[in-house]
Amino acid sequence: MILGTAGHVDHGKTTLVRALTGVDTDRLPEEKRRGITIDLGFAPLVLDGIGQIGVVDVPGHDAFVRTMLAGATGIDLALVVVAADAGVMPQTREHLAILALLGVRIGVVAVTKCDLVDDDWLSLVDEDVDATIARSSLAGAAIVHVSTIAGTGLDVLRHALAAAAREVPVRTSADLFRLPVDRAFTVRGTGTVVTGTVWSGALERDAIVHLHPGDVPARVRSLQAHGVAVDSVRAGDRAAIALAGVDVNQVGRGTVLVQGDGWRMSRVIRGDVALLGDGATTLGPRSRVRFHLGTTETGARLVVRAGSLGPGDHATARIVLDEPVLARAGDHFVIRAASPVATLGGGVVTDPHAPHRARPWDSSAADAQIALDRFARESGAAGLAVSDLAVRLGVAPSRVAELTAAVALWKVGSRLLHADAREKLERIAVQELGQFHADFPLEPGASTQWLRSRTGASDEVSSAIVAGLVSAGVVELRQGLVARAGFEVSLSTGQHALRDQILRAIDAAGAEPPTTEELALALSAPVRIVDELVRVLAREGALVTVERDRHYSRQALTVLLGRMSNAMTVGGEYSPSQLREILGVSRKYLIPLLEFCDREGYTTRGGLGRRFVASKL
Ligand SMILES: Nc1nc2c(ncn2[C@@H]2O[C@H](COP(=O)(O)OP(=O)(O)OP(=O)(O)O)[C@@H](O)[C@H]2O)c(=O)[nH]1
Ligand SMILES: [Mg+2]
Repeated sequence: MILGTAGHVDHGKTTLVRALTGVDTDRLPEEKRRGITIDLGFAPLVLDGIGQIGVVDVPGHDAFVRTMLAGATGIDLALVVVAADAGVMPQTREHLAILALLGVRIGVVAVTKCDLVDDDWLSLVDEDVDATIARSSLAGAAIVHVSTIAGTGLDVLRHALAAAAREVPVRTSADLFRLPVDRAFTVRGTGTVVTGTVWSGALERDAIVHLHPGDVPARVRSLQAHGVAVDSVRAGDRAAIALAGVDVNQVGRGTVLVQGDGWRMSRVIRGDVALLGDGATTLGPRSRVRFHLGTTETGARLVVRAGSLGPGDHATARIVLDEPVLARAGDHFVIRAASPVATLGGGVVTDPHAPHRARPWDSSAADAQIALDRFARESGAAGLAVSDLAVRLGVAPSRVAELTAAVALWKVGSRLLHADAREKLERIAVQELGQFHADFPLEPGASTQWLRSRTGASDEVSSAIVAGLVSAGVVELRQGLVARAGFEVSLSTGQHALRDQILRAIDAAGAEPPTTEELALALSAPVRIVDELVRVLAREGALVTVERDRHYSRQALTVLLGRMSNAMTVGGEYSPSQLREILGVSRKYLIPLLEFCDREGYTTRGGLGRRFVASKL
């Protein structure tokens, strides 16, 4: 469990953390010199009945709100600090707004430096703090008076923190592992070490993690949780991870460590956004903002349906990022203005892998079932990869099957298609086949590849569509060709006559038959029709295709094969010129004919010539 501090600069956050934990988290020389916190500080805190939790101490200075954001992300409870001599100040409000945007609902308020004010002043500050907290996401939080100088209120504060910690829901570790890195450094003898709060899942020593950006694999050499060496870390732990095979320059704040399928950087995401109610800014169409998610920060453009977004407005948005981010559905993000710097609002990711041209959703897709239905519809014939869904829906992998069943998706191999997409593909397939039969009435059916190209579906999906239509009795598969059920090739009287003429002409030509084009010329018929009828005859078995565009009559071929079997002795090898003698055909016909015989297994090729395979006849 992680506790994060929050509050205006100089209000006593770091001093209070030191009083509670004994650790001075301001470790940088510059922090010492200026007396302010610049970077995140970390300390372990032991609470009665809870055990050890991690504390992230954040800076309060307005120049370091982005650092505060990186520290506050992933915390379970907040310790909001307000100095009694100053009261509620701008970053008190901004930090409270950020906690709300990050979904932090549990916390304790410490009114510090109580030794500096009298009771009258303190009661005025109390009223202000009460009112401010009541309007925040921490409404109802305990408010405790403390003084680190006088040492008062610390026990009460510890009790209040323990009570708040008991409210924090237990996080499951049965989920995909993710840790946004907040620090990276080198430890002599250990190598590259990264630290961060485990957002989800668990990680064991020697496991392979992937670092984003870059999808760089690395082995977990050793692990610490809250400063103690351990074999595994889990959701809610402060972890230090030593990585083998990674240079410290490859990692830093903003790097994310993950395990499991479906993690993908994306430049376009969709989310539900809201602007803070007390801000004065209205965001116009395609406004530029700073986008903060986890410890990552980048520029972004926000596109909402209504065009612009005013204070207090909620909307569904498409967010186009300057740099791709690694997000998961359900992630909270914060948006800030670049200049003047200010927190504007934030929201929740509803599609971490939005298609390039994705429009904002019509309405919220924060519900995983609604989101799945929309993802599947949008993916059309391509469908969704099952392995992407735990990330894209923001649910544990164990819940994916239950959700896909609830949305009634059609499973094809490793992909899921929406029922509408299936219906559409079936409709296209049947329509296209109908058109095929109309265009080629003498063809018994279309090839499956042809049908696939018409539907635009993958091989896997196209085959499944055909199989579905076959079992529904709508189409038939014949010798690898697809046809509408009941379709038969039928020849008109004219076609019948032409067919017979073709057969006679080829038969008459014997060992040296004409090509399709020569036939068409001789019979004064269109090449296409002659070609189709030749293929009808080939399917019927009356003609045999010896080479493309040249067909022999079955009879002529039988005669030729008979000549070979009569003249060729078993085991003897015959050269092409000997075979020309035997067959009595000119060279132009001989080679294609011999190649046909090789293909069909009537002959085999040896070193000196061809042998006759008697068993084939
Ligand atoms: N009198 C008095 N001074 C305090 C108390 N707590 C903190 N201070 C002083 O207030 C100053 C600021 O304290 P910090 O703890 O550094 O404040 P901070 O909130 O961490 O400041 P940033 O991290 O820079 O935002 C220091 O000089 C502290 O000694 C207190 O209870 N009483
Ligand atoms: Mg500090």
